[in-house]
Amino acid sequence: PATPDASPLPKFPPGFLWGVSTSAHQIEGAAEGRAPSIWDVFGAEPGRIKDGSTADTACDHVARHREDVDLVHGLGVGAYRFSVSWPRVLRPGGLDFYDRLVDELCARGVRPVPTLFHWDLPVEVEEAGGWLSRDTAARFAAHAQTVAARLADRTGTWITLNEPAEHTLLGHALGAHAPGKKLLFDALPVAHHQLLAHGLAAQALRAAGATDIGIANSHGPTWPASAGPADAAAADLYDVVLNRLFSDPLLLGRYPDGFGELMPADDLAGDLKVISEGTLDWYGVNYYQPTKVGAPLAGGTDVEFSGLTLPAELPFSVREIEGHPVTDFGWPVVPDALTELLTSFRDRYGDRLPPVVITENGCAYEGLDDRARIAYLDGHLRALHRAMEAGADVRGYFVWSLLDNWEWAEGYTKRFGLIHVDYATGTRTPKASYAWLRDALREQKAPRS
Ligand code: GBH
Repeated sequence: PATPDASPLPKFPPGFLWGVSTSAHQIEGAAEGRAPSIWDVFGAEPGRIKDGSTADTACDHVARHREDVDLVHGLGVGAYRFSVSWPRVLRPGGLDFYDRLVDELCARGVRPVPTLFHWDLPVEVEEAGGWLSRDTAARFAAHAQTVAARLADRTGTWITLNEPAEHTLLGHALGAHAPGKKLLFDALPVAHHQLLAHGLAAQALRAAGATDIGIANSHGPTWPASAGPADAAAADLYDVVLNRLFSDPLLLGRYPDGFGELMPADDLAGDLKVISEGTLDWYGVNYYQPTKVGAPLAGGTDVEFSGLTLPAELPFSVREIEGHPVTDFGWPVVPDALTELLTSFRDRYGDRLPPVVITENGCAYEGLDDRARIAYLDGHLRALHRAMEAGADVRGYFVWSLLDNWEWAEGYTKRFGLIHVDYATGTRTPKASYAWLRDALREQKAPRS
């Protein structure tokens, strides 16, 4: 729908955690210094970034973080999810910025929710093998320990990784994101090493006193293109690779059938224990859209889809979903698919599933009078509420994103913010959706009539 439902949003339970999300490389800029990351290298290669831009300035958030924290506070949310740039932490004094940020948040009563890795791997770690190397998991745990030693006195809630599935697929299988590797199924070690990194980092965080650990995984329902067996098998494989390859080891302590054998591990059972045992107090879901998948198309040509080149040799093909509005990214807007996702998660994982938090949900649209974003958020919050009424234990919801920002390979061409950013001047202007969410949250807190 182009306009939100006229009735007020249903009430979410008391204590439900409302938040907004960002990530370091997408907003911070290079002020105060950071070591080179794989995104600096990738972004400098001609043709990689749609508008040829870099994130050297982005939202200039390091310089402007007080103003941004005021905007978070003004929205009335209880939490702010940001990421800690590992390349920044490697510089002397690199944690000073996060120390100030956490103080600013705490001073305004906003819970800091740091993510320890949101795709910006330091070049020196990439050059030592990156996520193809098992050593990177241990290095990441050391990074977690360093950050926790500084922030854990004011930060109880932590997210280890953002979307290891997308970092594996886009960064290492298809080459559309940094580090630009096109390994197809040979990228599977990247998945295992990130999962192992999650487990080892959780141990380091617990040792530092963290009590509330999660991960932010991307998930969406996979819809087979037809009822035929070839399409069903292709959709199932896509669902395994994009969804269950990450949630099954974390929540069930095993890989989907046939995948454990493909992982680089001398002691797979031991690794799976590290990955799954006591590593999650809650499970973060980033949800954007469902995906329709069928068997590879005859003719054997690469397919351009939503900014990606999907090679013909993939054992599945992604199809257009028709009959729904689409965002500026071309992604279909299907709120019911969020209900479907959360319900199917509960069915699949049962008692093994800890409470869920929606750690990202949002959309790309131009303009300050962003009624389409309001309709998107309104529709998804209603869909979330329906899932909760049906028994899904969901404890929080974070909008992606606070600010318009550097959207990876799309550069500055996609605007996901509740707040518009003029990249020439740095000026922030709250959009209609910001006012809508602020008012909706006030309404949530008002006594029930
Ligand atoms: C998130 O990832 C990131 O965490 C965040 O940094 C980013 O800014 C934000 O979303 C917006 O992109 O195969 O074409 O059907 C993106 C999550 C999930 C989006 C899978 C694309 C499949 C697209 N992605 N989805 S397609």
